[in-house]
Amino acid sequence: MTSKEIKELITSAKNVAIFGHQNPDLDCFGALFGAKYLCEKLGTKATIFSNPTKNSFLLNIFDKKEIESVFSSENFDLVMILDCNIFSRLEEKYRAEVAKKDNILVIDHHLQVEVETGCKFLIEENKSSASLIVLEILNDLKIPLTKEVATYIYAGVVGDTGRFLHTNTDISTFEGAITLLKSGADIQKVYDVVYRSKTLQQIKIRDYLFSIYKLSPKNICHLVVSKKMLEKVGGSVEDVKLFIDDLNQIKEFNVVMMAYELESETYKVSCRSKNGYEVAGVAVRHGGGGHKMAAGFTLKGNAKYVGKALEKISEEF
Ligand SMILES: [Mn+2]
Repeated sequence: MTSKEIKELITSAKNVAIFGHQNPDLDCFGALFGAKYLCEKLGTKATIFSNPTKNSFLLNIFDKKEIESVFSSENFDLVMILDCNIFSRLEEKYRAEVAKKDNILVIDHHLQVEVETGCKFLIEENKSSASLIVLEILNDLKIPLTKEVATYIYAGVVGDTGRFLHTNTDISTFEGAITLLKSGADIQKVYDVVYRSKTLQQIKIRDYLFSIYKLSPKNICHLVVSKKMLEKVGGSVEDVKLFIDDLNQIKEFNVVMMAYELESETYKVSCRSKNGYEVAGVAVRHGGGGHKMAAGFTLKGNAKYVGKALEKISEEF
């Protein structure tokens, strides 16, 4: 879809419901808040639906008051899904209600493994973040940004590029960053929240993670963090997720696969790679998806089973 077609779709709707993926991250929220701004600037009411954890660091950047939790589909005539292109990655409580709708616009940058029927798509797999895609739509439509929304989108760009570090960083990323700076994005606020806010307790969790990883002969690193173990060290899943890139900074590790228990005996496995290794293929083979060098999938079973499974999966690289 072109920016003009997206504009037409939004302006012909009365009330838009906006969703991202489960366990939202910076890019997800950047894209959701950017999309809400886009709708409102086009004169259409829009509501973001999500359930970030209560103490999530995301809420130190993004305004909690703009996020709703309870969604009833009959009030909305357009659904937008961002940073996600498949219903199974939506937060579980929204999946059935969203699937009922017949006017759905998907804006995303993940590999499209399966195509949801009946949706309209803008998928740009080469874009470093979904937030950047939203920014480019706003730019195409010549909609000026407020400082606030520029900061939100900047946070999304920083999140998915790891502060312009990951291989997805390209010319369009920096061009987007320039536009955002010109619009008054508060970049130090983003950096303070994302990179200068780790607590001593979180550093203890990092030390713990560095004490439990296993390494396969091919230098594939994997670790399994159960809820029980997390309780013991006094941390949350969100704390654990902060450190996957720290593990991936270690030269010898070609791949890092970090499994953490989201629900009882359901583990999300986040994968990162470098040194010429890619993780998207393995993630897709195991029912997940993502990007070439940052992807994920889900495993069901207890910690011991998940550890064994990851040992086996390590041989696939
Ligand atoms: Mn993203």
